[in-house]
Amino acid sequence: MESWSVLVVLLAASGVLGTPFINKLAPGQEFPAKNSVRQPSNIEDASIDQAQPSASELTSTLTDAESSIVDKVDETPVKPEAEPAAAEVSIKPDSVNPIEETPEKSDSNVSEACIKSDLESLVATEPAKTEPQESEAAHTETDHVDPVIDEEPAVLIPKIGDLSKKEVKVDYSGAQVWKINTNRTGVRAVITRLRRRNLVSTWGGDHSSADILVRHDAIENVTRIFKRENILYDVIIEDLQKRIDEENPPLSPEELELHDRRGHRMTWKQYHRLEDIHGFMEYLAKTYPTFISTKSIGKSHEGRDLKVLRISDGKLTNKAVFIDGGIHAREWISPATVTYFINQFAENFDEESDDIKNTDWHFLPVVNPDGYEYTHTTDRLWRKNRKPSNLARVCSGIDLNRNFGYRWGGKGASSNPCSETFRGRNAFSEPESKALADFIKSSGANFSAYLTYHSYGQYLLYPWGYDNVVPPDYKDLDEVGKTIAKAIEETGGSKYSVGSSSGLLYPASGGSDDWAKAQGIKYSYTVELSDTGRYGFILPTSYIDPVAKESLAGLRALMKIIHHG
Ligand code: 0X9
Ligand code: ZN
Repeated sequence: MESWSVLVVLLAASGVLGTPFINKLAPGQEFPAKNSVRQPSNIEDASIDQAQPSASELTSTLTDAESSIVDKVDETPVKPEAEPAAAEVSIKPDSVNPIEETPEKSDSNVSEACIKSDLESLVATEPAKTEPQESEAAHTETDHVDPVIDEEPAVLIPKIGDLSKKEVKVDYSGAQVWKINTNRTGVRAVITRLRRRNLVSTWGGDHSSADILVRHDAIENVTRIFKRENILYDVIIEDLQKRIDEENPPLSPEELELHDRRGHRMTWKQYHRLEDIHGFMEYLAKTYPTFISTKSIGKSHEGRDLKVLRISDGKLTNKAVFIDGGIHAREWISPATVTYFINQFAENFDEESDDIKNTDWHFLPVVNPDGYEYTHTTDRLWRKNRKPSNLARVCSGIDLNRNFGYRWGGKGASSNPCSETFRGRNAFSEPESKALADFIKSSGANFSAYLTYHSYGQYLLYPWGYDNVVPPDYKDLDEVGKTIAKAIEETGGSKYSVGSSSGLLYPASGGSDDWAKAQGIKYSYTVELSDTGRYGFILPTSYIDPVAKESLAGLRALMKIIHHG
């Protein structure tokens, strides 16, 4: 063997080459060895997966690659108690994610021909209203082929939330949110088809239901299809735009002035613009310079600061915690909650418990500032960042929670720039995810916890998200998660479900929580805040205080464990 290749082999074997090699592994195959255990169907019965992937795991690569053009919805609900034996669970996409991954022909319980003709008639009666959609075939050539997308023509109607910069605010008048009962076979496949034709988009759901947004001009058709197929649903939101208009009423000029005089504008009675959030952080740093500082850890694609606030009295024995929010632009309750934590600790530091004072806190309340601003100015339901795709610029944005560099590009992360879960061209292709990761790696702090706040659903999720496996210490994560959930419920009454994100929701690779866990941060959780679907992303401002308050109780419970075991 040439000496350079010996070197490469040695480096690879010692893990020095890290991520690029990890990402070449078949999904389900773990690196470093013993980093995962299989997803238990009964958490008590889980057995540690001793390093070697099974033969079936090693042969799963092709299937996963083929099925990787998926949306968040696509990966929805794994019914934990219905899971087959562990080895099968981690390799059978069909059984894992019926919405996206079931082949078209398996929709045996629904009359596909009828659906198709209904949809076609709808499309035919709709004149093209925008520039043509980006060619879906174009991206599949550079990535990999998705047979379903290839055989389906692009629908020439504007995609919900996909407008070019010059266009006006997206109007959701008449659009509705429905909760669909997905227990019956074939229902998820119908939703997938409607979504691919851009008539509906997915908000959330669990193993037995899916929340979908139905375009106003598709309501009649989708109703007819659901009726014919006996698909049960409830209309949760009758007129989405009305809800959006009512969601965040402006403060009166008097109130505004009052807040200005105090030195910052944050109220937790409103969802605030980025300027107010950053102004608040700067105000705290100026007011409490002995223990609070801010730092821009980088810039977003559009040049906005990625601002971290640190609270620390500088003791060398302190624990370290990293908390972020706003990875997904439309989840407004997340930055509101994270800034609430900051406010509590900053304004009451001396009176705080030792668990809080003996911690070096790092808060990044808005990981995705461009997306966040875009939800205020243009499209309330935008999820991704705002980087334009390289192609026709019709579809923009990368899902930052599919762009982190641990197991990047696996299940539940799309290669389609038009998808809500577009993973980007490479791991850490986005300035926002890269800055966050670089900061954690280079800060020198030994983080005990990484908490990332999202919405909605009321879940406490621990790794792994990339596939149906859990880390070796998952029992600790589960137990601590349940303690946090208990504290939340005792404080505000909200019930949180605890579990691994792949097991409780759906496999989705490239998440920040997985990456943080892979860095060795023990307590890595994604917290999906309230509610469970009544308002979804459009949570009225009256919920900010109670949601943030009970979440703070959960955080305190975690800190107690971190400091005292
Ligand atoms: O899908 C996501 O990114 C998160 N849910 S959300 O509704 N806020 O979009 C869940 C992420 C869970 N973690 C991983 N899959 N790694
Ligand atoms: Zn989210």
